[in-house]
Amino acid sequence: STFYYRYHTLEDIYDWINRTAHDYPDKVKAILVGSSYEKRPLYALKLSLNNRPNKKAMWIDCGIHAREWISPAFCLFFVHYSLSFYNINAEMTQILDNMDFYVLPVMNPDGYKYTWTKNRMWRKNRSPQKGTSCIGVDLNRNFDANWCTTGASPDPCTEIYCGPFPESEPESQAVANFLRSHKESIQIYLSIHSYSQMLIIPYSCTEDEAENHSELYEMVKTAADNIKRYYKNIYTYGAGAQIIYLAPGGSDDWAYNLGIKYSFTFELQDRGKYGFLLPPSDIQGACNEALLAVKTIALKVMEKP
Ligand code: 0X9
Ligand code: ZN
Repeated sequence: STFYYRYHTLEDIYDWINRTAHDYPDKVKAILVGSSYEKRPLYALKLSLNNRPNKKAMWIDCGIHAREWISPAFCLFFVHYSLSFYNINAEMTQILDNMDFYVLPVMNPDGYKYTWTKNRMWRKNRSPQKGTSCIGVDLNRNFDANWCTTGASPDPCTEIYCGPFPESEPESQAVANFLRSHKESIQIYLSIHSYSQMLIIPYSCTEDEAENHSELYEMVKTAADNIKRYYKNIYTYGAGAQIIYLAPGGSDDWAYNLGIKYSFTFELQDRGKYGFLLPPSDIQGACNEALLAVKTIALKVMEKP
């Protein structure tokens, strides 16, 4: 099978980032947005396929949670697809003519490395915590959105540990800083997770409805309908607190409150048969479905004045 239909080690992903930036110097730039607790670089690729000035942008991060291997695989696939199908696929061309992309393939490199070497089911980052031998913060509970309320835990030994304070972790702080400094251009925020096949909109940190709930709901409904029609797969959609559980401190809700009013979390395949251990033979299908949802949302947002 081809490169994009396999899972890759962290080292291979860093090589791929380098190679991609090097092979497409006028279309791709690698931006260092920060570094992890163990001092690994956090690179985002900026895709800008024409020189049109003042373009809006979409941010996509992958691999917040270490064991969700389909997530970094999607980010790699997405960059490859964008570069290969510009001027070939009509929708992708229209999107890339009007929008730049920032793609962070592995937001939690320390955790990702750990899932390849020590514990395949690791979720959090790898930062040591005061007063305990338990390691790691759940980066998706570490953002400043109703931080550490119901649905997160102050106990460092749990999988949903919120950290000692909001943005305590270098990984979440790096992403938050980048989004803060680019919020005028970044119109869409998307975080890729697995599993359970869901297209999630704010809020997850409260049961309150987001101000533009119906607009967001319409977008994820259309995306899920498209996936059902083209790929015969079912994606659940709606506000996080309604369709999964209260989970405060997430990047999507934080980005939304920052002013990025099109904010989403996707949970890719599957619905539980393999869970985090999705076989490589399913990568292609999972990525194509998520790509269709990205296209649906990007095209919808582009219609807005
Ligand atoms: O709980 C999470 O962080 C995500 N599910 S996962 O199984 N991949 O861990 C859902 C995130 C939804 N958004 C927020 N909770 N803000
Ligand atoms: Zn996750």
